[in-house]
Amino acid sequence: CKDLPSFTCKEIAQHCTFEQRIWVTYKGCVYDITDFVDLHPGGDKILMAAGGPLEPFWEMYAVHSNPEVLCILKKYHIGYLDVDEAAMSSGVSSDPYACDPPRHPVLIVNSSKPFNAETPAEILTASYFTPNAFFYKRNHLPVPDIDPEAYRLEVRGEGIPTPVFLSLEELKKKFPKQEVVATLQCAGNRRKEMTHVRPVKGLNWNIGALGNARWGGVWLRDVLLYAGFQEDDTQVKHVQFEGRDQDVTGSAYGSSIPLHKAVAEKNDVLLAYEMNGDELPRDHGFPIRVVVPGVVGARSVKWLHRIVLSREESRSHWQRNDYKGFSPSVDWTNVDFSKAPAIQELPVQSAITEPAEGAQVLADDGDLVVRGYAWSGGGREVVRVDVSLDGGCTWNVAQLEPPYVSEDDRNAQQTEEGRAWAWKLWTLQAPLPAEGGKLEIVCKAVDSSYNVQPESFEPIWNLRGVLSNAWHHVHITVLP
Ligand code: HEM
Ligand code: MTE
Ligand code: MO
Repeated sequence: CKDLPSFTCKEIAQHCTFEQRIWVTYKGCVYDITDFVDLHPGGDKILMAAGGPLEPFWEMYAVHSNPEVLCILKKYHIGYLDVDEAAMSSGVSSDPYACDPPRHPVLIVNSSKPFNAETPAEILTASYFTPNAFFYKRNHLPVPDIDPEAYRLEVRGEGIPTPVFLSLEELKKKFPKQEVVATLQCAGNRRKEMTHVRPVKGLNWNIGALGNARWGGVWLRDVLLYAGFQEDDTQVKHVQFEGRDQDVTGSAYGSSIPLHKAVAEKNDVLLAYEMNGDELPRDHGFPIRVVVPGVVGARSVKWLHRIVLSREESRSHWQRNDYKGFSPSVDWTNVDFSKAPAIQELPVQSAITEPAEGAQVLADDGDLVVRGYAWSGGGREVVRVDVSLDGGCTWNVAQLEPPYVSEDDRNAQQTEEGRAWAWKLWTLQAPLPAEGGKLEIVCKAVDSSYNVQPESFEPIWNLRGVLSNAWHHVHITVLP
C-alpha cells in the first residue's frame, strides 16, 4: 500500500467527527477508524484520539500493547503522515508561530498563538504521570527552534569569576544525571472559577493547568558550583533565568528564584533535559528547562539560555509586573506591582476530575466514584482530602492513592519531609442515594502545615486571577 496518499496534521485534525469521519495516526500512518468506533471494547473513549495520534493514549492504556490491536488497526490504513510539513510551512510563512510543534487535538486550547492549552479533566487523573502530549502547555511567545548542537547555556553574574558556557553534551557528561518527580502548576490554574465573582485579566484556565512528571537532568546547584559560585558568598541574593523565546522587542521570557531556593540540596532544583523518560519536548523547553519543585510554574523557565546570579530579582515583566497576588480591593486603576512579592511557593490546591460537572448517573449503577488531585507548594505534603456530597454540610475522608511507580520512579521521588513535590491522586467511593436527586460534590485538601483551601473565591479574588484555590464544586444528577 505504498501508493496511499500523505496527509498533513492539519488535514488529519479535521477528521474528528462522524460527518468528517474519524481519523487517527500511529507511527507515521493514518487510519480511518470510523467503522471501528462502535466495535471498540473500550467504548467511546476511543473518540478522544480523533484527529490525532494514538500513541499517548496507548501509553496510558497498556491493554493496547498486544499484536491483536495492531492487526485490527491495519484494516483501516488509508495513508501516511506528511513528515516534512512543518519544515515546508515555515519556509513560506512569516507567521512567528509557523515553527511551533504539532500538538495533540485532545488538549483544550485557551489560546493558539501563543499556544496555551490544558489537559481535559477526565484524562488528568487517569495516570499518576501526565503523558507529555497531554501535559498542559503555557507559552507566552512562539516556541524557539533550537539546534541542540549549537546550544550553549551561559552562567554568569555576581560571584561567577568568568562567564561559563556549557553545551548540551557537556551538561550531560560533566554532571551526574538526577531525577525528580514534580508537579508543575500554573499560577492561573482554576482562574475560570474566580471570574464568576468578577472578571479578571488572564487566560480562562479550568482545573487542568497542572501536570505531574518525572524530570531528568542535572542539579542547578552542581552547575552553579562548577561555574565558580562559592557557597559562602553573601552578595548574591537571586538566581535569574532567561529563556530563548523573545518578543518583538527582543526581550526574553525570564524570572528568578531566591538564591537559597536554588542552591540548597534539599530543594531539588533541576536543569531538565528529559520529561517522563523522553527527550524534553519542544513545547516544554527543549533542550533545557529549569524545574523548580514546589514553586509556581512561571519560575520553571523553558528553553533556558542564560543563568545570571544577582543581588536583585529578574527585571523581566513576568517577575516584576505579573504573577503577584493582591487584595480584592485592588483594581487596574490603583494596582502597584512593586508593592507585592513575586509568587514563589503556591498554596494548597485540589480539584475533582470525575464525575464531570453536570453528569447524570443512574442510582442503581453502583457506587459513586469521585476522583481528583491534590497538591501543595513548598514541598508540603498533602495529608488529607475531604470530600462532601452535600455541598459542604457533611464530609468524608478520601482515599489517597499510593502512586504506582517503578523502581526508577521511586528513586526519583524525594521522600523526606518537606520534599513532597508531586501531587496525590485521590478517590472517594460512596453509595448513591436510591431515591436519586441532585448532589453537590465538594473537595478541599489539607497539607502538612495544616494549611487548608479557602471556602470561596470572593475573599481571595484578585485582578489577575492567580492563586485560585477555593473549594472545588461539581454538581451531578442521580436518576432513580
Ligand atoms: C480496550 C483496540 C483506541 C481505550 C481495547 C481492546 C482493544 C482495543 C482490542 C481490548 C483489549 C483487551 O482487553 O485485550 C483499540 C484500537 C484503537 C483503540 C484498535 C484505535 C484504533 C483507544 C483509545 C482509547 C482506548 C484512543 C482511550 C482514549 C481503551 C480502554 C480499554 C480498551 C480504556 C479497556 C476497556 C476495558 O476496561 O476492558 N481497545 N483501541 N482505546 N481501549 Fe482501545
Ligand atoms: N519559560 C519560557 N521561556 N517561556 C514561557 O512562556 N511559561 C512559564 C514557565 N516557563 C514560560 C516559561 C509558565 S507561566 C508556566 S506555568 C510553565 O512554564 C509552563 O510549563 P509547561 O508549558 O511545560 O507546562
Ligand atoms: Mo503559568
